[in-house]
Amino acid sequence: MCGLIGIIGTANVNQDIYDALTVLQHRGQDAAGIMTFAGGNFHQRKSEGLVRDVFRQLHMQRLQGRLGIGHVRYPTAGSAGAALAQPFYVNSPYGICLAHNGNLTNSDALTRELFQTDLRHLNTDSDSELLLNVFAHELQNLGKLRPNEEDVFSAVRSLHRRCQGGYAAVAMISGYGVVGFRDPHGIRPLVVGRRQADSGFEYMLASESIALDVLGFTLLRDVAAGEAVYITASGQIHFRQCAENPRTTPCIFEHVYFARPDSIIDGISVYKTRLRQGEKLARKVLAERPRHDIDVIIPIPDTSRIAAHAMANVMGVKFCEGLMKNRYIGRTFIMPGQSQRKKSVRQKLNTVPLEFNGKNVMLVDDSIVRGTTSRQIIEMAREAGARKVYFASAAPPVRFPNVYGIDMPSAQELIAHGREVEEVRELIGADWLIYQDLQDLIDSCSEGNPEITEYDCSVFTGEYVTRDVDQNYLARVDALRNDVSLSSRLATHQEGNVVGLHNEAP
Ligand code: PIN
Repeated sequence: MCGLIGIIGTANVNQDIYDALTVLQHRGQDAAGIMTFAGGNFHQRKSEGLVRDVFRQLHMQRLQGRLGIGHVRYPTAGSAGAALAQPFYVNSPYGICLAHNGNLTNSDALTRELFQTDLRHLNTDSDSELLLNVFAHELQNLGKLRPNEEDVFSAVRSLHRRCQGGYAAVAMISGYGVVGFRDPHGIRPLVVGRRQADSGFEYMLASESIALDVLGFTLLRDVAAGEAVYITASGQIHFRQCAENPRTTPCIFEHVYFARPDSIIDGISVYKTRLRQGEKLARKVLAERPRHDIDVIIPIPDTSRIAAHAMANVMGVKFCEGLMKNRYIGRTFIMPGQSQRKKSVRQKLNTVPLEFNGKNVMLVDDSIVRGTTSRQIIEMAREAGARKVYFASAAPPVRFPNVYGIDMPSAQELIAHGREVEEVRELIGADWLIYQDLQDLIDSCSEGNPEITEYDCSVFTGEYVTRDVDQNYLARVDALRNDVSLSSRLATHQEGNVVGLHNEAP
C-alpha cells in the first residue's frame, strides 16, 4: 500500500507536499519521494525511510516549483530498496514522472511487451516503472509536440486497455500539468480537492481526503473508477472517463484497516464504517450467545478501537483500554521473518493487569491475518489473570492473498487459509472466536454510500474482481511473499543492488 499526492499550486508546493505526505505516512513507512518542476527541470528527492527522515532542509530548498507529486511507499511484492523509491521518471516523451499505489496483475506480459514491442528498457522489477512506461509509450504514440488534455486522456484510455490490476497513480508531465487516474474498478482510492489562493485556485490529488483537510483544501470529489483528472500548469481542471467498462468495486480492506478513520473514501466515512462494523458484530455476538458472560471489551490498539467501542455500547458491556501500545515501534505487519514478528508484539503491547484479572474479556481486533499477534495477545491476557479470553475480529476470516497492492503474506501463512473458524480458534488459543460476517462488513460500507454495492473482497472470498487472477499467478505471488523469499530479497536490496529484469532479446 502506498500514499500519493499531486499539487498544482500558485507558489512553491514543496512544503505542502511534504506536509501532505506526513498525513499519509500510515500508508507507507518504507520510503518517500517528491518531484517538482520549475525552470524547465524536474527536481527530485527520494530515499528509504519516513518522510521526516528522507527530507532535509537542503533537499526542500532544491524542490522548487508550483507543480509536484509525492509518494510514500509500503513494500509490496518485490518493492523494497532505495532504488525502488518513487516517483519514477522517463525522459521521453516530454519528461514524465509518476507515483503509483497498487499492483498490476499482468506485469509479466507487460514487461515482455514493453521490451519486445515498445522497445523500452525497465531497470527495476517495480510495476510502477511499468505503469509509467506504458503511459509514456501511449502518449508518445500520439506524436504530438505539445500534449493537450485529449492526448493525456487518450494515453490513460490505452493504458487501461493494457494494464490489469488495482492502481491509482499521479503523473506530472514536464511543465504541462499533473494527471491522476484510477483503475477501471476503482480498487485503490484517489480524491481531488481545491483551495483558494490569492492568485487563483490550487488543486490537490491525494490517496485519502485527510491530506486535503489538513492542508486546507476542500474535497471536490473522488476520482471515479476508470476516470482521469488532468490539471494543467495554468490551473485548468478536466475530468474524463477513460475506461470502456468501468465497474466500481473499491478495496474493502481500506475500511477494515488501512485508511485513517477520519478519511472519506468514495463518499464513505471510514470512521462510520468502523462504528457500523462494531454494531453489527455486537448483534452477531448477542445472537450467538444471548446470555454471554463477557465482563469487559478490550480493543487491540489502534484500528479496532472504534469498532470495539461501538460493540460495547450496543451490548451494554464495559469498554476499557487494557492494552497499551508503544507508539514508537513500527507495524508488525511489515517485518520479514516470523521470529522478528513475534518479538515485536511484546515490545509493542503491554497489558494493564487490573483490567484482566479475574474477568472474562472479549478482545477485539480489526482482522486476523497470520494470527501470530492474536495468539500472543491472548497469552498475555491469560498471564494478566483473565479467566476467559474471547476474541472478536471486525473483519471476516482472511483466507486469500491480496493481489491489488496490499502487502499480505502468502496463502500458507494466513491462519484462516483452508481452515474453519473452530480450527483458527484453537490455534490462537481463544475460548471463543467470532468473526464479522462478510455481508455485514459490506453493509457497513454501503450504508455510507448506497451507490456502491460491490467491493473487492478477494482476501475473504478468493474472487478477484479483475477476473484475470488464476492459480499460476497466485503461485507466483506465493513464491514472492513467503518469509524465506522476502528475507533473501531484502538482503539483496540492502546490499544496494537494483534487481534488473534480465530482458532477453526476442
Ligand atoms: C493494527 C492493525 N491490524 C492489527 C493489522 C495481526 C493482524 N493485524 C492486522 C491486526 S494497527 S495477525 O492499527 O496498525 O495498530 O493476525 O497477522 O497476527
